Amino acid sequence: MQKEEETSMAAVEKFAAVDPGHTQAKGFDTQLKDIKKALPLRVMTPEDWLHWITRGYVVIRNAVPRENVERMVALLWRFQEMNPNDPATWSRPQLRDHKMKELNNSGMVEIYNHQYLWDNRQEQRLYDAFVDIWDREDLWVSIDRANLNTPNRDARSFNGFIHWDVDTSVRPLPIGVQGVLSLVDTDSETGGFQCVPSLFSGFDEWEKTQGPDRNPRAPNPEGLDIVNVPMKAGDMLIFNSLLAHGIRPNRSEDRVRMAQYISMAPANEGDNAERQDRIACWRDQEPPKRGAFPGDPREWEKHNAERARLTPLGEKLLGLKSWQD
Ligand SMILES: O=C(O)CCC(=O)C(=O)O
Repeated sequence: MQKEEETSMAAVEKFAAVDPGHTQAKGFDTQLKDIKKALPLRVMTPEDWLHWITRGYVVIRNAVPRENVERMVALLWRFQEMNPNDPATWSRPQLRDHKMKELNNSGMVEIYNHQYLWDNRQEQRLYDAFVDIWDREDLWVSIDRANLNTPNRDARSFNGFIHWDVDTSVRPLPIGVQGVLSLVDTDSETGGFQCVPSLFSGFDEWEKTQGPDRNPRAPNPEGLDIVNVPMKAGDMLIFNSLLAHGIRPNRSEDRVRMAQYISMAPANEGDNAERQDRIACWRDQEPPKRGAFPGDPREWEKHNAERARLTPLGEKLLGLKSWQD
């Protein structure tokens, strides 16, 4: 392994305890790969389903309309104060460091509540994909950020990482998903999502080969079969939180990787405090108050955008309206 990679992996180990801020299911006790479907699949094919339960991830093609993608791309350039036609503007330092050290220089964009992000969250096809995953309709959407990763060299040096979003030492194992909506075409050069499907399917056997001090948030990447998943703009990749994954660095000359993170989990309507926190994020255009989200010191959204308008589906996905109504 190269020295730079070692450093990056050590960063994962040291800061693994930071809450990654991804939505976990509460009061849900069936592992997602073991769900016996009661609802018919809405957007996934039976092959997609098989891939999902055996490999730990699935790609939903054209999850949102083309125009949604195009306006998100333009928004992220503007938000980051970078000119898409002038790579000389692409090396701006991140405005705040990440507590999850492995994310430094990975291109995280601290935007959470703009209308265009909400438009994707409340897109029917994308929601239907999560209904397929959870086999239920009453879901809440994560209020999460975006990614604009310019080539990782010089001031933007970044060597990638592999981690889990959950602590894999606890039993029963945590249940959750995360999703990445790709806003550009990606390949092995531009980097983007990478994962270790063999470790998802063979986790129990693999764990037996590990010592008692293994890092429950990040496997030792040496010898692992790391898969880079190429995507097209508008494709949505959903992955099980038990899938070891991360970001592959952008080694292209002059292309960028762009994405929006969107996940859904069963609505936790019994927890009024959580519901109010979610509503406040949307209403006040704030990031969620979690360790993994440093937020934007400029408060760009408050100064440049209106509160996002929600559709009836969006109101339920936020928690503003109940799924019981
Ligand atoms: O950007 C990606 O593809 C993956 C991001 C990641 O590692 C995460 O959401 O935990």
